[in-house]
Amino acid sequence: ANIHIKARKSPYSDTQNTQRFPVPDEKVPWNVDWSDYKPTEYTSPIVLKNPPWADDCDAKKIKKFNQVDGQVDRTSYTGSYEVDGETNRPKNPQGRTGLSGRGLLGRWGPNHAGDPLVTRWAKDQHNDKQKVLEIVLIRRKDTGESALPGGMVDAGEHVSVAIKREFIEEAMNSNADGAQLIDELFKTATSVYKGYIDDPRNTDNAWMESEAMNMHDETGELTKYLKLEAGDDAAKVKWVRLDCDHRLYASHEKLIQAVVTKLGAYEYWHGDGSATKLN
Ligand code: RP5
Ligand code: MG
Ligand code: MG
Repeated sequence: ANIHIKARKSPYSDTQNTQRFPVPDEKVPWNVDWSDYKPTEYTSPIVLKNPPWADDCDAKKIKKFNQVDGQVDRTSYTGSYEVDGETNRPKNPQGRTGLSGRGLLGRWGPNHAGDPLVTRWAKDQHNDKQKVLEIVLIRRKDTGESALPGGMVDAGEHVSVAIKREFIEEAMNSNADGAQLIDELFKTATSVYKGYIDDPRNTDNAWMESEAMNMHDETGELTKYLKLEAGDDAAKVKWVRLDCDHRLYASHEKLIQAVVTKLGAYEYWHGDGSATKLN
């Protein structure tokens, strides 16, 4: 259930008019036969230029799917994924998306990201049983949606390093001032999610996966003097109270829910369906 909601949207991410082949809910799983399925083939010109973060255009050049391939981790949190015998292209473990190729993603198969969930208790609490959490969210430049300040894990980088680096880049504009506070805060890091992400860039052959870690400032002391400033692919950054509705990029609502549950925080932040705008 709820698979490929964002990953079946058209037009495709960076394009004006690349339409995904329409995939009805019941045809998402690969094990449902569908001989008329003709996904739109698309790989972004950015990826085709072969930047260092991207694989070779020919999937046949990749010999180590489902393994750590030198500096590149090609294993999936979802388990072992299938690779098409003819094309040597990995098959999205969550099924059809209506688009083949890599779209905007660099890697064939899993593309690993890390997401920071930086939280503290809101100052004015109106509910004494379950306290309201605040979380650091950005506004993404690409889609304009609210999102966690996460990013891709670089080749050879540990995911926890990527999470901290991305937080500093996107939520602190690489400001070194708060370095000590950040070090303290990141000592509280606990993993709350590891898995598939329903990212709008996903394709039949390339998809996002992420590990999300919670850094929780229980007393509020560590983040009191933390200066938030948007940087890199973030247009805005803010502390957001989790006591009203928030619709977020990709599967980020699910990641936040994991923290809300873990900390026993106020649950009813996901309500009326209106979109969150960071102004
Ligand atoms: C999402 O895309 C991940 O959860 C992470 O937040 C993000 C990584 O991509 P970029 O922010 O680098 O575009 O799927
Ligand atoms: Mg980034
Ligand atoms: Mg990012």
